Amino acid sequence: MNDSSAVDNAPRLVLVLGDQLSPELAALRAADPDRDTVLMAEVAEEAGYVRHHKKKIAFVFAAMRHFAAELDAAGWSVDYVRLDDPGNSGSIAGEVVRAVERHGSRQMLATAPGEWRLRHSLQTLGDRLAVPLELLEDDRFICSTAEFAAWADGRRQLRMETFYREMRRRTGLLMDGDAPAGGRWNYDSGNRKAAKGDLRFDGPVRHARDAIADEVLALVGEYFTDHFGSLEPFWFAVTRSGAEAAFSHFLDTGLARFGDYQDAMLKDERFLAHAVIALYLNVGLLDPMEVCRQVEAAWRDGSVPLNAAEGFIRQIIGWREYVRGIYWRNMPGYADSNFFGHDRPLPDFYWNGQTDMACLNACIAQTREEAYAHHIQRLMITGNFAMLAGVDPRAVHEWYLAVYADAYEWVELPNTIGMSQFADGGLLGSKPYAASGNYINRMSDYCRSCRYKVKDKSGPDACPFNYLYWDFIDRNRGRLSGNPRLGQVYRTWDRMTGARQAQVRADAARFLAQLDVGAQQATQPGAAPAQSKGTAGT
Ligand code: FAD
Ligand code: DLZ
Ligand code: SF4
Repeated sequence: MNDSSAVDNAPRLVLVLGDQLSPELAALRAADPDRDTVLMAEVAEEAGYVRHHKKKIAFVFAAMRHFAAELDAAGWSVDYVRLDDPGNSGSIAGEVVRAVERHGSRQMLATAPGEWRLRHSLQTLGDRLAVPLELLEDDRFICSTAEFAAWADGRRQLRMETFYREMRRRTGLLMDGDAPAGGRWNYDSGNRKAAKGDLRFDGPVRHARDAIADEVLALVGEYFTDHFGSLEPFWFAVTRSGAEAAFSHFLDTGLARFGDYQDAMLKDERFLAHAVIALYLNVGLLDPMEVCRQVEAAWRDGSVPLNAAEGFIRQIIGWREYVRGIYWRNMPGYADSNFFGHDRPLPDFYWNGQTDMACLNACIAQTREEAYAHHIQRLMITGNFAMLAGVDPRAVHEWYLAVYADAYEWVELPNTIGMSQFADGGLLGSKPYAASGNYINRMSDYCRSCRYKVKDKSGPDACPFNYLYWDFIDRNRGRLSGNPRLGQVYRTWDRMTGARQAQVRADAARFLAQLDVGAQQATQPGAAPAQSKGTAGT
Protein backbone atom coordinates (compact mmCIF):
# COMPACT_ATOMS: atom_id res chain seq x y z
CA MET A 1 0.00 0.00 0.00
CA ASN A 2 1.43 3.39 -0.93
CA ASP A 3 1.32 6.51 1.26
CA SER A 4 -1.65 8.15 -0.44
CA SER A 5 -3.94 5.11 -0.13
CA ALA A 6 -2.95 4.88 3.55
CA VAL A 7 -4.22 8.43 3.99
CA ASP A 8 -7.35 7.62 1.97
CA ASN A 9 -8.34 4.89 4.41
CA ALA A 10 -7.30 6.71 7.58
CA PRO A 11 -9.92 7.86 10.09
CA ARG A 12 -11.10 11.37 9.35
CA LEU A 13 -12.40 14.20 11.42
CA VAL A 14 -15.54 15.72 9.88
CA LEU A 15 -16.28 19.26 11.03
CA VAL A 16 -19.96 20.28 11.09
CA LEU A 17 -20.64 23.94 11.86
CA GLY A 18 -23.64 25.48 13.57
CA ASP A 19 -25.21 26.54 10.26
CA GLN A 20 -24.55 23.18 8.57
CA LEU A 21 -27.28 21.14 10.24
CA SER A 22 -28.32 19.18 7.14
CA PRO A 23 -28.13 15.38 6.94
CA GLU A 24 -27.26 15.74 3.24
CA LEU A 25 -24.36 18.10 3.95
CA ALA A 26 -21.48 17.62 1.48
CA ALA A 27 -18.96 16.61 4.19
CA LEU A 28 -21.35 14.04 5.67
CA ARG A 29 -22.10 12.57 2.25
CA ALA A 30 -18.38 12.21 1.64
CA ALA A 31 -17.68 10.65 5.06
CA ASP A 32 -18.10 7.15 6.41
CA PRO A 33 -20.03 6.67 9.69
CA ASP A 34 -18.15 3.43 10.39
CA ARG A 35 -14.73 5.05 10.23
CA ASP A 36 -14.95 8.81 10.72
CA THR A 37 -15.75 11.08 13.67
CA VAL A 38 -17.95 14.15 13.46
CA LEU A 39 -16.78 17.20 15.39
CA MET A 40 -19.28 19.85 16.52
CA ALA A 41 -18.23 22.62 18.89
CA GLU A 42 -19.93 25.47 20.72
CA VAL A 43 -17.29 28.19 20.86
CA ALA A 44 -17.08 31.69 22.31
CA GLU A 45 -15.56 33.13 19.13
CA GLU A 46 -18.55 32.27 16.93
CA ALA A 47 -20.94 33.72 19.52
CA GLY A 48 -18.84 36.81 20.03
CA TYR A 49 -17.09 37.98 16.82
CA VAL A 50 -20.06 40.26 16.80
CA ARG A 51 -22.04 40.07 20.00
CA HIS A 52 -24.93 38.03 18.67
CA HIS A 53 -28.42 38.39 20.12
CA LYS A 54 -28.84 35.99 23.03
CA LYS A 55 -31.80 34.33 21.33
CA LYS A 56 -29.74 33.65 18.19
CA ILE A 57 -27.00 31.96 20.20
CA ALA A 58 -29.57 29.88 22.08
CA PHE A 59 -31.27 28.88 18.82
CA VAL A 60 -27.98 27.81 17.20
CA PHE A 61 -26.71 25.88 20.22
CA ALA A 62 -30.05 24.09 20.79
CA ALA A 63 -30.32 23.19 17.09
CA MET A 64 -26.69 21.96 17.12
CA ARG A 65 -27.34 19.72 20.13
CA HIS A 66 -30.45 18.23 18.52
CA PHE A 67 -28.60 17.63 15.27
CA ALA A 68 -25.72 15.93 17.11
CA ALA A 69 -28.28 13.63 18.76
CA GLU A 70 -29.81 12.85 15.34
CA LEU A 71 -26.40 11.99 13.90
CA ASP A 72 -25.66 9.82 16.90
CA ALA A 73 -28.97 7.98 16.46
CA ALA A 74 -28.12 7.47 12.79
CA GLY A 75 -24.91 5.64 13.74
CA TRP A 76 -22.31 8.42 13.57
CA SER A 77 -19.66 8.81 16.18
CA VAL A 78 -20.06 12.44 17.30
CA ASP A 79 -17.58 14.40 19.39
CA TYR A 80 -19.64 17.33 20.69
CA VAL A 81 -17.81 20.07 22.60
CA ARG A 82 -20.06 22.18 24.82
CA LEU A 83 -19.35 25.81 25.56
CA ASP A 84 -18.65 25.12 29.22
CA ASP A 85 -16.58 21.95 28.70
CA PRO A 86 -13.22 22.21 30.48
CA GLY A 87 -10.45 22.86 27.96
CA ASN A 88 -12.73 24.39 25.30
CA SER A 89 -10.28 26.58 23.37
CA GLY A 90 -12.98 29.08 22.36
CA SER A 91 -12.52 28.87 18.58
CA ILE A 92 -13.35 26.50 15.74
CA ALA A 93 -9.70 26.35 14.69
CA GLY A 94 -8.63 25.57 18.26
CA GLU A 95 -11.23 22.82 18.57
CA VAL A 96 -10.14 21.25 15.29
CA VAL A 97 -6.53 21.15 16.48
CA ARG A 98 -7.55 19.59 19.81
CA ALA A 99 -9.85 17.04 18.18
CA VAL A 100 -7.27 15.96 15.59
CA GLU A 101 -4.94 15.15 18.50
CA ARG A 102 -7.67 13.51 20.59
CA HIS A 103 -8.74 11.15 17.83
CA GLY A 104 -5.40 10.71 16.09
CA SER A 105 -7.18 11.77 12.89
CA ARG A 106 -5.13 11.51 9.72
CA GLN A 107 -7.40 13.66 7.55
CA MET A 108 -9.84 16.45 8.06
CA LEU A 109 -13.00 17.09 6.06
CA ALA A 110 -15.34 20.09 6.16
CA THR A 111 -18.00 21.80 4.10
CA ALA A 112 -16.85 25.31 3.19
CA PRO A 113 -18.09 27.80 5.81
CA GLY A 114 -20.67 30.36 4.67
CA GLU A 115 -18.70 33.34 5.93
CA TRP A 116 -15.44 34.55 4.40
CA ARG A 117 -13.96 35.11 7.89
CA LEU A 118 -14.27 31.48 8.96
CA ARG A 119 -13.45 30.05 5.53
CA HIS A 120 -10.23 32.07 5.57
CA SER A 121 -9.47 30.89 9.10
CA LEU A 122 -9.91 27.23 8.11
CA GLN A 123 -7.85 27.64 4.96
CA THR A 124 -5.08 29.20 7.01
CA LEU A 125 -5.40 26.43 9.56
CA GLY A 126 -5.13 23.92 6.73
CA ASP A 127 -1.66 25.28 6.01
CA ARG A 128 -0.64 24.82 9.68
CA LEU A 129 -2.42 21.55 10.47
CA ALA A 130 -0.31 18.43 10.37
CA VAL A 131 -3.08 16.53 8.54
CA PRO A 132 -4.58 17.31 5.12
CA LEU A 133 -7.77 19.42 5.18
CA GLU A 134 -10.35 19.04 2.44
CA LEU A 135 -12.97 21.79 2.07
CA LEU A 136 -15.99 20.77 0.00
CA GLU A 137 -18.35 23.16 -1.78
CA ASP A 138 -21.56 23.81 0.14
CA ASP A 139 -24.09 22.49 -2.39
CA ARG A 140 -27.18 23.32 -0.35
CA PHE A 141 -27.59 26.35 -2.62
CA ILE A 142 -29.27 26.32 -6.01
CA CYS A 143 -26.52 28.33 -7.72
CA SER A 144 -22.89 27.51 -7.00
CA THR A 145 -20.34 30.32 -6.78
CA ALA A 146 -18.81 29.10 -10.06
CA GLU A 147 -22.22 29.17 -11.77
CA PHE A 148 -22.84 32.67 -10.44
CA ALA A 149 -19.47 33.77 -11.77
CA ALA A 150 -20.30 32.28 -15.18
CA TRP A 151 -23.60 34.20 -15.18
CA ALA A 152 -21.98 37.44 -13.99
CA ASP A 153 -18.84 37.48 -16.13
CA GLY A 154 -19.00 40.00 -18.92
CA ARG A 155 -22.31 41.53 -17.81
CA ARG A 156 -22.37 45.28 -17.43
CA GLN A 157 -25.02 45.12 -14.71
CA LEU A 158 -25.79 42.29 -12.33
CA ARG A 159 -29.49 42.80 -11.84
CA MET A 160 -31.44 40.43 -9.62
CA GLU A 161 -34.38 40.21 -12.02
CA THR A 162 -32.23 38.82 -14.84
CA PHE A 163 -30.59 36.35 -12.49
CA TYR A 164 -33.98 35.30 -11.10
CA ARG A 165 -35.34 34.46 -14.55
CA GLU A 166 -32.31 32.30 -15.13
CA MET A 167 -33.02 30.49 -11.84
CA ARG A 168 -36.67 29.98 -12.81
CA ARG A 169 -35.59 28.37 -16.08
CA ARG A 170 -32.96 26.28 -14.38
CA THR A 171 -35.21 24.98 -11.57
CA GLY A 172 -38.41 24.78 -13.64
CA LEU A 173 -40.26 26.43 -10.75
CA LEU A 174 -43.46 28.19 -11.85
CA MET A 175 -42.70 27.42 -15.48
CA ASP A 176 -45.09 26.21 -18.14
CA GLY A 177 -42.62 24.83 -20.66
CA ASP A 178 -40.32 27.72 -21.56
CA ALA A 179 -42.77 30.39 -20.38
CA PRO A 180 -43.38 31.76 -16.90
CA ALA A 181 -46.60 30.48 -15.31
CA GLY A 182 -49.40 32.99 -15.82
CA GLY A 183 -47.47 34.76 -18.58
CA ARG A 184 -45.41 37.09 -16.37
CA TRP A 185 -42.13 36.59 -14.53
CA ASN A 186 -42.86 38.99 -11.71
CA TYR A 187 -46.08 40.04 -9.96
CA ASP A 188 -44.44 42.51 -7.57
CA SER A 189 -46.39 45.51 -8.79
CA GLY A 190 -49.50 44.08 -7.09
CA ASN A 191 -47.64 43.30 -3.86
CA ARG A 192 -47.61 46.69 -2.20
CA LYS A 193 -50.83 46.87 -0.28
CA ALA A 194 -50.71 49.26 2.65
CA ALA A 195 -51.46 48.06 6.14
CA LYS A 196 -54.75 48.82 7.79
CA GLY A 197 -54.90 48.70 11.55
CA ASP A 198 -57.77 46.19 11.55
CA LEU A 199 -55.85 43.52 9.62
CA ARG A 200 -55.18 40.39 11.68
CA PHE A 201 -52.67 37.64 10.96
CA ASP A 202 -52.02 34.25 12.55
CA GLY A 203 -48.27 34.76 12.83
CA PRO A 204 -45.73 31.97 13.26
CA VAL A 205 -46.21 28.82 15.35
CA ARG A 206 -44.89 29.29 18.88
CA HIS A 207 -43.11 26.04 19.64
CA ALA A 208 -43.10 24.59 23.13
CA ARG A 209 -39.63 24.45 24.68
CA ASP A 210 -37.97 21.11 25.25
CA ALA A 211 -35.32 20.08 27.79
CA ILE A 212 -32.42 20.82 25.41
CA ALA A 213 -33.68 24.33 24.77
CA ASP A 214 -34.17 24.90 28.51
CA GLU A 215 -30.62 23.80 29.22
CA VAL A 216 -29.18 26.00 26.49
CA LEU A 217 -31.20 29.03 27.55
CA ALA A 218 -29.75 28.72 31.06
CA LEU A 219 -26.22 28.48 29.61
CA VAL A 220 -26.64 31.50 27.33
CA GLY A 221 -28.26 33.49 30.16
CA GLU A 222 -25.18 32.82 32.26
CA TYR A 223 -22.42 33.37 29.68
CA PHE A 224 -23.72 36.15 27.45
CA THR A 225 -25.25 38.67 29.86
CA ASP A 226 -23.73 41.65 28.06
CA HIS A 227 -25.14 40.67 24.66
CA PHE A 228 -28.11 42.48 23.12
CA GLY A 229 -31.63 41.09 23.33
CA SER A 230 -33.98 39.08 25.50
CA LEU A 231 -33.97 35.32 25.78
CA GLU A 232 -37.68 35.32 26.53
CA PRO A 233 -40.01 34.63 24.89
CA PHE A 234 -38.22 31.71 23.19
CA TRP A 235 -40.51 29.91 20.76
CA PHE A 236 -38.28 29.06 17.79
CA ALA A 237 -38.25 25.50 16.53
CA VAL A 238 -34.89 23.83 17.19
CA THR A 239 -35.32 20.63 15.18
CA ARG A 240 -35.92 19.76 11.54
CA SER A 241 -39.44 18.48 12.26
CA GLY A 242 -40.22 21.66 14.21
CA ALA A 243 -38.99 23.82 11.34
CA GLU A 244 -41.09 21.79 8.88
CA ALA A 245 -44.14 22.27 11.09
CA ALA A 246 -43.43 26.02 11.19
CA PHE A 247 -43.30 26.12 7.39
CA SER A 248 -46.51 24.05 7.00
CA HIS A 249 -48.26 26.48 9.29
CA PHE A 250 -47.11 29.35 7.06
CA LEU A 251 -48.37 27.51 3.95
CA ASP A 252 -51.77 27.09 5.57
CA THR A 253 -52.15 30.51 7.18
CA GLY A 254 -49.72 33.09 5.75
CA LEU A 255 -48.73 32.36 2.16
CA ALA A 256 -52.01 33.39 0.52
CA ARG A 257 -51.56 36.96 1.83
CA PHE A 258 -47.74 37.02 1.64
CA GLY A 259 -47.61 38.95 -1.64
CA ASP A 260 -50.30 41.49 -0.84
CA TYR A 261 -48.87 42.59 2.50
CA GLN A 262 -45.17 41.95 1.92
CA ASP A 263 -44.28 45.63 2.33
CA ALA A 264 -46.78 46.50 5.07
CA MET A 265 -45.88 47.34 8.68
CA LEU A 266 -48.18 47.34 11.71
CA LYS A 267 -47.20 48.22 15.26
CA ASP A 268 -49.14 45.34 16.81
CA GLU A 269 -48.47 42.75 14.08
CA ARG A 270 -44.79 41.97 14.15
CA PHE A 271 -44.87 39.13 11.64
CA LEU A 272 -47.87 39.89 9.37
CA ALA A 273 -47.88 37.24 6.62
CA HIS A 274 -44.13 36.67 6.69
CA ALA A 275 -42.89 33.10 6.99
CA VAL A 276 -40.23 33.56 9.70
CA ILE A 277 -38.18 30.73 8.16
CA ALA A 278 -34.89 32.43 7.22
CA LEU A 279 -33.37 31.28 10.51
CA TYR A 280 -34.26 27.65 9.66
CA LEU A 281 -33.14 27.86 6.03
CA ASN A 282 -29.84 29.46 6.97
CA VAL A 283 -28.79 26.73 9.41
CA GLY A 284 -29.98 23.91 7.16
CA LEU A 285 -33.14 22.83 9.00
CA LEU A 286 -35.16 23.61 5.87
CA ASP A 287 -34.14 23.05 2.27
CA PRO A 288 -34.71 25.99 -0.14
CA MET A 289 -35.80 23.89 -3.15
CA GLU A 290 -38.15 21.77 -1.06
CA VAL A 291 -39.75 24.90 0.39
CA CYS A 292 -40.25 26.36 -3.11
CA ARG A 293 -41.72 23.12 -4.46
CA GLN A 294 -44.30 23.14 -1.69
CA VAL A 295 -45.19 26.76 -2.46
CA GLU A 296 -45.60 25.96 -6.16
CA ALA A 297 -47.79 22.96 -5.28
CA ALA A 298 -49.99 25.22 -3.13
CA TRP A 299 -50.52 27.50 -6.12
CA ARG A 300 -51.12 24.65 -8.57
CA ASP A 301 -53.76 23.09 -6.31
CA GLY A 302 -55.53 26.44 -6.04
CA SER A 303 -54.83 27.15 -2.35
CA VAL A 304 -52.93 30.41 -2.94
CA PRO A 305 -52.86 33.06 -5.68
CA LEU A 306 -50.00 33.31 -8.16
CA ASN A 307 -48.77 36.69 -6.91
CA ALA A 308 -48.19 35.15 -3.47
CA ALA A 309 -46.41 32.03 -4.76
CA GLU A 310 -44.29 33.93 -7.27
CA GLY A 311 -43.40 36.65 -4.73
CA PHE A 312 -42.27 34.06 -2.22
CA ILE A 313 -40.31 31.89 -4.65
CA ARG A 314 -38.56 35.04 -5.97
CA GLN A 315 -37.25 35.79 -2.47
CA ILE A 316 -35.69 32.33 -2.21
CA ILE A 317 -34.37 31.39 -5.65
CA GLY A 318 -33.91 35.04 -6.62
CA TRP A 319 -32.80 37.31 -3.79
CA ARG A 320 -31.32 34.68 -1.46
CA GLU A 321 -29.16 33.08 -4.15
CA TYR A 322 -28.31 36.39 -5.80
CA VAL A 323 -26.99 38.06 -2.63
CA ARG A 324 -24.84 35.01 -1.91
CA GLY A 325 -23.36 35.25 -5.39
CA ILE A 326 -22.64 38.96 -4.91
CA TYR A 327 -21.03 38.21 -1.53
CA TRP A 328 -18.56 35.62 -2.78
CA ARG A 329 -17.76 37.57 -5.92
CA ASN A 330 -16.79 40.67 -3.96
CA MET A 331 -15.33 39.54 -0.65
CA PRO A 332 -13.29 40.42 1.30
CA GLY A 333 -13.22 44.03 0.03
CA TYR A 334 -17.01 44.32 -0.12
CA ALA A 335 -17.26 44.74 3.66
CA ASP A 336 -15.26 48.00 3.43
CA SER A 337 -17.52 49.61 0.81
CA ASN A 338 -18.48 53.17 1.73
CA PHE A 339 -19.71 54.97 -1.38
CA PHE A 340 -20.99 58.02 0.50
CA GLY A 341 -18.04 58.21 2.90
CA HIS A 342 -20.43 57.99 5.85
CA ASP A 343 -18.71 57.99 9.25
CA ARG A 344 -21.30 58.77 11.94
CA PRO A 345 -21.28 56.24 14.82
CA LEU A 346 -24.38 54.08 15.14
CA PRO A 347 -26.78 55.92 17.48
CA ASP A 348 -27.15 54.34 20.92
CA PHE A 349 -30.88 53.90 20.40
CA TYR A 350 -30.18 51.07 17.96
CA TRP A 351 -29.18 49.14 21.09
CA ASN A 352 -31.45 50.56 23.77
CA GLY A 353 -34.51 51.51 21.70
CA GLN A 354 -34.75 54.89 23.36
CA THR A 355 -36.00 57.20 20.67
CA ASP A 356 -39.12 59.29 20.21
CA MET A 357 -39.41 58.16 16.60
CA ALA A 358 -42.23 55.63 16.91
CA CYS A 359 -41.24 53.62 13.81
CA LEU A 360 -37.67 53.08 15.02
CA ASN A 361 -38.82 52.54 18.57
CA ALA A 362 -41.21 49.75 17.47
CA CYS A 363 -38.75 48.02 15.13
CA ILE A 364 -35.93 48.05 17.65
CA ALA A 365 -38.18 46.89 20.51
CA GLN A 366 -39.33 43.93 18.45
CA THR A 367 -35.77 43.20 17.34
CA ARG A 368 -34.71 43.06 20.97
CA GLU A 369 -37.59 40.79 21.98
CA GLU A 370 -37.86 38.52 18.96
CA ALA A 371 -34.47 38.72 17.19
CA TYR A 372 -36.70 39.33 14.16
CA ALA A 373 -37.91 42.16 11.98
CA HIS A 374 -39.33 41.65 8.52
CA HIS A 375 -37.71 42.89 5.36
CA ILE A 376 -39.36 46.30 5.05
CA GLN A 377 -38.71 47.10 8.69
CA ARG A 378 -35.01 46.30 8.15
CA LEU A 379 -34.82 48.13 4.83
CA MET A 380 -37.09 51.14 5.18
CA ILE A 381 -36.98 51.91 8.91
CA THR A 382 -33.64 51.00 10.55
CA GLY A 383 -31.69 50.85 7.26
CA ASN A 384 -33.24 53.95 5.71
CA PHE A 385 -32.66 56.02 8.85
CA ALA A 386 -29.01 54.94 9.13
CA MET A 387 -28.33 55.89 5.51
CA LEU A 388 -30.13 59.25 5.71
CA ALA A 389 -28.27 60.06 8.95
CA GLY A 390 -24.90 59.15 7.40
CA VAL A 391 -24.00 56.25 9.71
CA ASP A 392 -20.79 54.32 8.97
CA PRO A 393 -21.96 51.31 6.90
CA ARG A 394 -19.62 48.93 8.74
CA ALA A 395 -21.29 49.82 12.06
CA VAL A 396 -24.69 49.29 10.43
CA HIS A 397 -23.55 45.93 9.04
CA GLU A 398 -22.25 44.75 12.41
CA TRP A 399 -25.55 45.71 14.03
CA TYR A 400 -27.61 43.67 11.54
CA LEU A 401 -25.25 40.73 11.82
CA ALA A 402 -25.58 40.76 15.61
CA VAL A 403 -29.27 41.33 16.18
CA TYR A 404 -31.21 38.95 13.89
CA ALA A 405 -31.59 35.21 14.47
CA ASP A 406 -31.23 34.59 10.72
CA ALA A 407 -28.09 36.72 10.25
CA TYR A 408 -25.04 35.21 8.53
CA GLU A 409 -22.64 37.44 6.72
CA TRP A 410 -23.12 35.90 3.25
CA VAL A 411 -26.75 37.05 3.25
CA GLU A 412 -26.69 39.96 5.70
CA LEU A 413 -23.74 41.89 4.24
CA PRO A 414 -25.04 42.39 0.67
CA ASN A 415 -28.48 43.23 2.03
CA THR A 416 -26.98 45.85 4.34
CA ILE A 417 -24.01 47.23 2.40
CA GLY A 418 -25.64 46.90 -0.99
CA MET A 419 -29.39 47.06 -0.71
CA SER A 420 -29.97 49.12 2.40
CA GLN A 421 -26.97 51.49 2.58
CA PHE A 422 -26.10 51.74 -1.15
CA ALA A 423 -22.53 51.67 0.15
CA ASP A 424 -21.42 49.66 -2.90
CA GLY A 425 -22.43 52.56 -5.15
CA GLY A 426 -25.02 50.57 -7.08
CA LEU A 427 -23.49 47.14 -7.63
CA LEU A 428 -26.57 45.49 -6.15
CA GLY A 429 -29.34 48.08 -6.43
CA SER A 430 -30.07 50.66 -9.07
CA LYS A 431 -30.81 53.45 -6.58
CA PRO A 432 -30.69 54.04 -2.82
CA TYR A 433 -33.71 52.89 -0.81
CA ALA A 434 -34.17 56.36 0.69
CA ALA A 435 -37.62 57.49 1.77
CA SER A 436 -39.26 60.28 3.73
CA GLY A 437 -41.96 59.93 6.39
CA ASN A 438 -44.62 59.89 3.71
CA TYR A 439 -43.63 56.37 2.61
CA ILE A 440 -43.56 55.09 6.20
CA ASN A 441 -46.95 56.64 6.88
CA ARG A 442 -48.42 55.03 3.76
CA MET A 443 -47.12 51.55 4.55
CA SER A 444 -47.61 51.47 8.34
CA ASP A 445 -49.57 52.70 11.34
CA TYR A 446 -46.48 53.90 13.23
CA CYS A 447 -46.99 57.60 12.62
CA ARG A 448 -50.32 57.66 14.43
CA SER A 449 -48.63 57.15 17.79
CA CYS A 450 -45.54 59.23 17.11
CA ARG A 451 -44.70 62.46 18.84
CA TYR A 452 -43.46 63.82 15.50
CA LYS A 453 -45.89 64.98 12.85
CA VAL A 454 -45.40 63.15 9.59
CA LYS A 455 -47.13 65.89 7.59
CA ASP A 456 -44.81 68.59 8.93
CA LYS A 457 -41.79 69.26 6.76
CA SER A 458 -39.76 71.49 9.07
CA GLY A 459 -39.39 72.61 12.66
CA PRO A 460 -38.88 70.73 15.92
CA ASP A 461 -42.10 68.68 15.57
CA ALA A 462 -41.59 67.67 11.94
CA CYS A 463 -40.90 64.00 11.17
CA PRO A 464 -37.08 63.74 11.04
CA PHE A 465 -37.26 61.43 8.01
CA ASN A 466 -38.72 64.37 6.03
CA TYR A 467 -35.80 66.76 6.28
CA LEU A 468 -33.14 64.03 6.60
CA TYR A 469 -34.33 62.66 3.26
CA TRP A 470 -33.85 65.98 1.43
CA ASP A 471 -30.62 66.69 3.25
CA PHE A 472 -29.29 63.29 2.09
CA ILE A 473 -30.33 64.06 -1.50
CA ASP A 474 -28.74 67.51 -1.32
CA ARG A 475 -25.44 66.52 0.24
CA ASN A 476 -24.95 63.59 -2.16
CA ARG A 477 -25.74 65.49 -5.33
CA GLY A 478 -22.26 64.89 -6.72
CA ARG A 479 -22.65 61.13 -6.31
CA LEU A 480 -26.31 60.67 -7.22
CA SER A 481 -27.54 63.32 -9.63
CA GLY A 482 -26.31 61.33 -12.62
CA ASN A 483 -28.53 58.39 -11.63
CA PRO A 484 -31.40 58.33 -14.16
CA ARG A 485 -33.80 57.01 -11.51
CA LEU A 486 -33.20 60.12 -9.38
CA GLY A 487 -33.66 62.78 -12.06
CA GLN A 488 -37.19 63.66 -10.90
CA VAL A 489 -36.04 63.83 -7.26
CA TYR A 490 -33.35 66.40 -8.09
CA ARG A 491 -35.79 68.39 -10.21
CA THR A 492 -38.15 68.57 -7.21
CA TRP A 493 -35.32 69.69 -4.92
CA ASP A 494 -34.24 72.33 -7.41
CA ARG A 495 -37.77 73.71 -7.59
CA MET A 496 -37.82 74.37 -3.83
CA THR A 497 -37.14 77.95 -2.77
CA GLY A 498 -33.73 78.83 -1.35
CA ALA A 499 -35.40 79.51 2.01
CA ARG A 500 -37.00 76.05 2.06
CA GLN A 501 -33.70 74.38 1.16
CA ALA A 502 -31.91 76.35 3.89
CA GLN A 503 -34.58 75.22 6.38
CA VAL A 504 -34.02 71.56 5.41
CA ARG A 505 -30.27 71.91 5.95
CA ALA A 506 -30.76 73.69 9.29
CA ASP A 507 -33.29 71.13 10.58
CA ALA A 508 -31.03 68.26 9.57
CA ALA A 509 -27.95 69.87 11.12
CA ARG A 510 -29.81 70.49 14.40
CA PHE A 511 -31.18 66.93 14.53
CA LEU A 512 -27.86 65.29 13.65
CA ALA A 513 -25.99 67.39 16.21
CA GLN A 514 -28.45 66.17 18.87
CA LEU A 515 -28.01 62.62 17.63
CA ASP A 516 -24.25 62.91 18.03
CA VAL A 517 -24.53 63.90 21.67
CA GLY A 518 -27.03 61.10 22.31
CA ALA A 519 -29.90 63.52 22.84
CA GLN A 520 -32.32 61.56 20.66
CA GLN A 521 -33.88 60.01 23.74
CA ALA A 522 -37.39 58.80 24.26
CA THR A 523 -39.67 60.98 26.29
CA GLN A 524 -42.80 59.01 25.61
CA PRO A 525 -44.41 57.05 28.39
CA GLY A 526 -43.85 53.36 27.73
CA ALA A 527 -40.61 53.87 25.83
CA ALA A 528 -38.32 50.85 25.87
CA PRO A 529 -36.04 50.51 28.90
CA ALA A 530 -32.27 50.80 28.53
CA GLN A 531 -30.33 47.59 27.91
CA SER A 532 -26.70 46.62 27.97
CA LYS A 533 -25.20 48.16 24.88
CA GLY A 534 -23.54 45.14 23.30
CA THR A 535 -21.14 47.11 21.12
CA ALA A 536 -20.37 44.91 18.17
CA GLY A 537 -16.68 44.43 17.56
CA THR A 538 -14.83 42.13 15.25
P1 FAD B 1 -40.11 36.25 4.36
O1 FAD B 1 -40.43 37.67 4.17
O2 FAD B 1 -41.21 35.36 4.72
O3 FAD B 1 -39.41 35.76 3.00
C1 FAD B 1 -39.20 34.38 2.74
C2 FAD B 1 -37.75 34.03 2.60
O4 FAD B 1 -37.18 34.67 1.47
C3 FAD B 1 -36.86 34.43 3.76
O5 FAD B 1 -36.95 33.49 4.81
C4 FAD B 1 -35.49 34.49 3.13
O6 FAD B 1 -34.88 33.23 3.12
C5 FAD B 1 -35.79 34.90 1.70
N1 FAD B 1 -35.52 36.32 1.51
C6 FAD B 1 -36.42 37.33 1.48
N2 FAD B 1 -35.80 38.50 1.18
C7 FAD B 1 -34.50 38.21 1.07
C8 FAD B 1 -33.35 38.99 0.80
N3 FAD B 1 -33.42 40.30 0.56
N4 FAD B 1 -32.15 38.37 0.78
C9 FAD B 1 -32.05 37.05 1.00
N5 FAD B 1 -33.10 36.26 1.26
C10 FAD B 1 -34.31 36.84 1.28
N6 FAD B 1 -32.01 37.73 5.43
C11 FAD B 1 -31.39 36.72 6.04
O7 FAD B 1 -31.73 35.55 5.85
N7 FAD B 1 -30.34 36.95 6.90
C12 FAD B 1 -29.91 38.21 7.15
O8 FAD B 1 -28.96 38.38 7.91
C13 FAD B 1 -30.57 39.30 6.53
N8 FAD B 1 -30.18 40.58 6.76
C14 FAD B 1 -30.84 41.60 6.16
C15 FAD B 1 -30.39 42.91 6.40
C16 FAD B 1 -31.03 43.97 5.79
C17 FAD B 1 -30.53 45.37 6.02
C18 FAD B 1 -32.11 43.73 4.93
C19 FAD B 1 -32.79 44.86 4.25
C20 FAD B 1 -32.56 42.45 4.68
C21 FAD B 1 -31.92 41.37 5.29
N9 FAD B 1 -32.33 40.04 5.04
C22 FAD B 1 -31.65 39.01 5.66
C23 FAD B 1 -33.39 39.72 4.07
C24 FAD B 1 -34.81 39.61 4.67
O9 FAD B 1 -35.10 40.78 5.40
C25 FAD B 1 -34.97 38.39 5.56
O10 FAD B 1 -34.60 37.24 4.83
C26 FAD B 1 -36.40 38.20 6.01
O11 FAD B 1 -36.85 39.35 6.67
C27 FAD B 1 -36.49 36.99 6.92
O12 FAD B 1 -37.78 36.86 7.43
P2 FAD B 1 -38.80 35.74 6.91
O13 FAD B 1 -38.18 34.41 7.02
O14 FAD B 1 -40.09 35.98 7.63
O15 FAD B 1 -38.90 36.12 5.39
C1 DLZ C 1 -23.79 31.57 14.65
C2 DLZ C 1 -23.00 30.54 15.38
C3 DLZ C 1 -22.87 30.60 16.77
C4 DLZ C 1 -23.54 31.66 17.57
N1 DLZ C 1 -22.15 29.70 17.43
C5 DLZ C 1 -21.55 28.70 16.77
C6 DLZ C 1 -20.75 27.74 17.45
O1 DLZ C 1 -20.54 27.82 18.65
N2 DLZ C 1 -20.21 26.75 16.72
C7 DLZ C 1 -20.38 26.65 15.39
O2 DLZ C 1 -19.87 25.69 14.79
N3 DLZ C 1 -21.09 27.55 14.73
C8 DLZ C 1 -21.68 28.57 15.38
N4 DLZ C 1 -22.40 29.51 14.70
C9 DLZ C 1 -22.43 29.43 13.23
C10 DLZ C 1 -21.11 29.94 12.62
O3 DLZ C 1 -20.90 31.28 13.05
C11 DLZ C 1 -21.15 29.83 11.10
O4 DLZ C 1 -20.92 28.51 10.77
C12 DLZ C 1 -20.11 30.69 10.44
O5 DLZ C 1 -20.41 32.03 10.64
C13 DLZ C 1 -20.01 30.40 8.94
O6 DLZ C 1 -21.19 30.73 8.30
FE1 SF4 D 1 -41.38 57.54 11.98
FE2 SF4 D 1 -41.73 60.08 11.19
FE3 SF4 D 1 -43.80 58.44 11.30
FE4 SF4 D 1 -42.65 59.28 13.54
S1 SF4 D 1 -43.73 60.52 12.05
S2 SF4 D 1 -43.29 57.18 13.06
S3 SF4 D 1 -40.51 59.37 12.93
S4 SF4 D 1 -42.04 58.24 9.95
